[in-house]
Amino acid sequence: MMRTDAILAELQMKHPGEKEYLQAVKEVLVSIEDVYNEHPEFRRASIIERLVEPERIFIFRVPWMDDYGDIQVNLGYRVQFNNAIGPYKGGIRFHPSVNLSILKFLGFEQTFKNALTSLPMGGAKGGSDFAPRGKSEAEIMRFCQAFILELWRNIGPDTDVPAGDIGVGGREIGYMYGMYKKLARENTGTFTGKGLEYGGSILRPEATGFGALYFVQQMLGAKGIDIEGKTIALSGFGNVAWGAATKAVELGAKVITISGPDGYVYDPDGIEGEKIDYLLELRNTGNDIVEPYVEEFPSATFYAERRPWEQPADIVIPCATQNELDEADAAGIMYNKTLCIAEASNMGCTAEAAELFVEHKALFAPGKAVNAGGVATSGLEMTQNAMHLSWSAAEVDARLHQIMSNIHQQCVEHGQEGDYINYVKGANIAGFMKVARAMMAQGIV
Ligand code: 2IT
Repeated sequence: MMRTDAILAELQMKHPGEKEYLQAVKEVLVSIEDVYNEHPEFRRASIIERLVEPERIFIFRVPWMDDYGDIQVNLGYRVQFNNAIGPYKGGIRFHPSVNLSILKFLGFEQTFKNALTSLPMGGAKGGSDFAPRGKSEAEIMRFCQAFILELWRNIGPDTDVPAGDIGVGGREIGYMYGMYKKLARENTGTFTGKGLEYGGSILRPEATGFGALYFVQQMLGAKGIDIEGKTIALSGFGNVAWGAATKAVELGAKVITISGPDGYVYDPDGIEGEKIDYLLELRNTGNDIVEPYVEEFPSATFYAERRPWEQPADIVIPCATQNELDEADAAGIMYNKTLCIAEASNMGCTAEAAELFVEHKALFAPGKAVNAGGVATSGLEMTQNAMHLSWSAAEVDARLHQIMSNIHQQCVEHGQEGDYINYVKGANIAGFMKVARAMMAQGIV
């Protein structure tokens, strides 16, 4: 039998205070308990005890000079979580909240997410407590270069392939890749999310949001519901929210909210067309606030320090960060008879919120399934780099669509409980079984 409680208690002792990591591990262990117990060979090989610990972690000092000539020091990390099914793969996050717990939770989630994509990628995550807000272009470049000056020896096209995450977009990838190339003296595409001119894949910036909407379409489709004409509450205003809004409008839905650390914007006329383009402008200011939206588009209202979940919507898609939707939000969402809740952020819902949704048999899916289109398209970028060619948008989009349908299918297969689809369980079991089988085949390593 799997000793879920004992394993969690041991982890808590070993890693006290790592609350996001422990939260992510608990969710997976509870989901997979039954299938694990059907495989005594997993127990004999201590699959769980091995799977919950990262294979290795690099932590390093990142010194850099700011525009005043002062020396700043940040912490850099790379958590190489699991490479049973392929080279380590996962994003880099630059945000003042970054710590080991957050990167371990993200690396753990990434391992199962990447398994779900059906592409050969292991799980990793990295980043720094560096705060991009208010930094100049030159400071961003110097920081990215300093970060890579230390990390470059530990990554490579067949060992570990980083990408973007919160605070890391095309600009930062460009600076990191530039420095990496100079040090490694090779040009084989060790990063994904690169610019189109130097090996990037078309549609990678849109992919997480597009994939999330394809997944939502599948969830609704399984219930015989059409997305056309539905209202959508999104959080965030970064890359994921932008891609999700773009695809939502294309599919005939109406996006009514976006949000930032300062509060949220409600636009009853719908966020579409030039308003979506404006999100990019808002991001480029580097101030990390959404309030200026209402000066630009007076049909909208700004609510300071509140969350978009209080606005009734047919579909709710958290696109910002972990634990951004809590139990009280979830209760309100259920009260509003929301049709579908899909996490596009990693672990966007607190454990209590997610449990409430599943308990009430709400149509709810976790980040590792919903947002897997981002890393899947990163996998397609790696493929194109290895083949030294680039595919058309139509080709990448068709593959992304296919991958998201396949993930939905895996969730249905492993998560069906009577007439309810438990997507949390389905995604966790499908991802786990693939990683566990790969680990079994490769012996005790
Ligand atoms: O959370 C994620 O899946 C990402 N930040 C993207 C990772 C990737 O390697 O494209």
